Amino acid sequence: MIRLSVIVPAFNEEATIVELLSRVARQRIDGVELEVIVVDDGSTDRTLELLLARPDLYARLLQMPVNGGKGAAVKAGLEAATGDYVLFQDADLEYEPDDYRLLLEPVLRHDADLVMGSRLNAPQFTRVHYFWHKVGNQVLSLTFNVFNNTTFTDIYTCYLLFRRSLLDVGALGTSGWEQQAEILSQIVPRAEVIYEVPINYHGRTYAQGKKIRAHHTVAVIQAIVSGWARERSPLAPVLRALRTRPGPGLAPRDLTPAPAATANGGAPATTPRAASGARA
Ligand SMILES: Nc1nc2c(ncn2[C@@H]2O[C@H](COP(=O)(O)OP(=O)(O)OP(=O)(O)O)[C@@H](O)[C@H]2O)c(=O)[nH]1
Ligand SMILES: [Mg+2]
Repeated sequence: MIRLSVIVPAFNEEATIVELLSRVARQRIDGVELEVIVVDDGSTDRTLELLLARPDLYARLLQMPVNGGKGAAVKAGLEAATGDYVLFQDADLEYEPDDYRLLLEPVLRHDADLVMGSRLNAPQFTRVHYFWHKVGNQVLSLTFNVFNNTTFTDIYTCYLLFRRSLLDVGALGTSGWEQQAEILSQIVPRAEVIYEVPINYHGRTYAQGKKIRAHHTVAVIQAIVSGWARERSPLAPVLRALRTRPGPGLAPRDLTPAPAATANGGAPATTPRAASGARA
């Protein structure tokens, strides 16, 4: 049995969070058990309230004390994860949890270390979307491929599934959009078997809440170059030795209801547990 930790960072996602988690909960895949970890990133809408009312939809609920960016929320989730594998799941409805089956196939069949869900490689359904967004994605994938000698078509997909032991979470120094490039720069050189599978994508518009902007690509390219320098360049051992590990950031609060409350379908515990081992 493979344990898969599904990390869901959520910032002001009241419109979609319950529907998204319900779709995750419907997934049944032979040989795989899911551990759903939701990290509320200091939402100011009803996201947290809705989550507290549905403890049946997750194994862990963490809350960042202040909004720290997707990367900070993901890092807190990674610190709490106990699965053999990890998968990131955005809290909107742009990606389909029904695709977990596809993403897991290379793991179950070929013992893959890393599986990327590509929005640009022959998906069944893709919503026609922003031209410059696609160009930006292609520039980022090309840059990553040049530095890592890989053939990825979509490095900025949300669906990134990897063997948890390949990532040194404590070494992650970024907390914004560029964190995904830092994570991949660490994992790809250590992964022996890497696959990409087409996934469905229903991109939302800016009017519907999309937040990523063109200027974010600058930090991502910086993260790709510094990831290459630290992991693959001739100076990599020196750079790694000189690098100071980032200190613990703000610790998330663990709002996971006590098991008895969950079993009864009752209200979640009012006193938050200390987040065990979790640092952001
Ligand atoms: N934008 C943003 N998202 C956050 C933050 N913290 C957590 N998230 C979550 O990170 C995920 C990705 O954010 P989105 O706004 O969906 O990103 P997007 O603009 O749709 O871009 P992609 O989905 O990556 O193409 C969502 O689940 C957010 O709720 C934050 O501070 N800012
Ligand atoms: Mg999104």
